[in-house]
Amino acid sequence: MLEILQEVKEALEQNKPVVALESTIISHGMPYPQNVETARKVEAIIREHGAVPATIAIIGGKLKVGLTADELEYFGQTKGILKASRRDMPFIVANGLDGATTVATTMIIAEMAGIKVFVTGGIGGVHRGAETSFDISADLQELAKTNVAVVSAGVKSILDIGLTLEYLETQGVPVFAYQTKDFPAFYTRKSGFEVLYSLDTPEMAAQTMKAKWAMNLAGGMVIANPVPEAYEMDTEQINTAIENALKACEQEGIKGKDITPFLLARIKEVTGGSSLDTNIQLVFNNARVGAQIAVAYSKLL
Ligand code: PSU
Ligand code: MN
Repeated sequence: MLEILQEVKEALEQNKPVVALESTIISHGMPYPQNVETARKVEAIIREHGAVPATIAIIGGKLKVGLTADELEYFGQTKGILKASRRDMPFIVANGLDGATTVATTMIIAEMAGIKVFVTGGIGGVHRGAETSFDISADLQELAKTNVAVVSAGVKSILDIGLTLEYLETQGVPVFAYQTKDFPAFYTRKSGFEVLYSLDTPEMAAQTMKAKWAMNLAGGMVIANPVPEAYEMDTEQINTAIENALKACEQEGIKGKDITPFLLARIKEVTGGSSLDTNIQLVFNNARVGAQIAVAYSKLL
């Protein structure tokens, strides 16, 4: 059921750097055609930095590691693809369906393939009000048990960033910020929370990954890379948009796995597309850093 694209397979066999990419960001995170254009550009950036990209998705029940250009286009255009987290995988595979992989599922499939570095935009986390809703993304549990380092631009403040960091601490997941101690809030470079440790170079990131897994400390790590200053959003503008989206979510009675995509789409509407520009740029930035980390890690193998 695992289908690894030939180029990716060869790179892995030769211990060359490979970077995994998720597909929920393509089918639920951005509109067509920006989603496919962004996904292609991200793959190109990873190549420019000396690594092989492997976009991960479930197509016709097959766990795809690396998509062809046609598959990527199909995935970006097709409406109604199921958002697939860990609990959704068995049904989707058994029925030969398509599934857009979240951070959790992308980590699972990356690990099956032997990929250690995964680049995305933002990870899921503890939702605001989780003390009554219990809405905590399965991404956090996955980070606690699956051995993949995840490069993101931090956590959106649609989530409770403080509780997300507490949860990760309890689960023993190392959280780093890249070249800073400020934990970033996706659209902005600072969340008001600090991490204990900063990773200042790709080599430091690679050494930390190696040390973790050499000690059999199961699980991944969060490498939070702030959006470049030039593309950062205005804090007040984004906070207003987030408050507005959270209210609409409650009023419209959105539940379960639809909450995150709903909030993302609403924020995009309210900000008139400027959040989408920031979103795209921060993914590009993560692709650069992730590829550099994958290159550094491959030198340690
Ligand atoms: N956060 C973002 N952008 C995203 C997601 C989260 O800023 O695209 C997506 C990722 O695929 C993540 C998923 O794994 O949403 C989390 O969904 P949930 O909160 O339902 O676990
Ligand atoms: Mn949820």
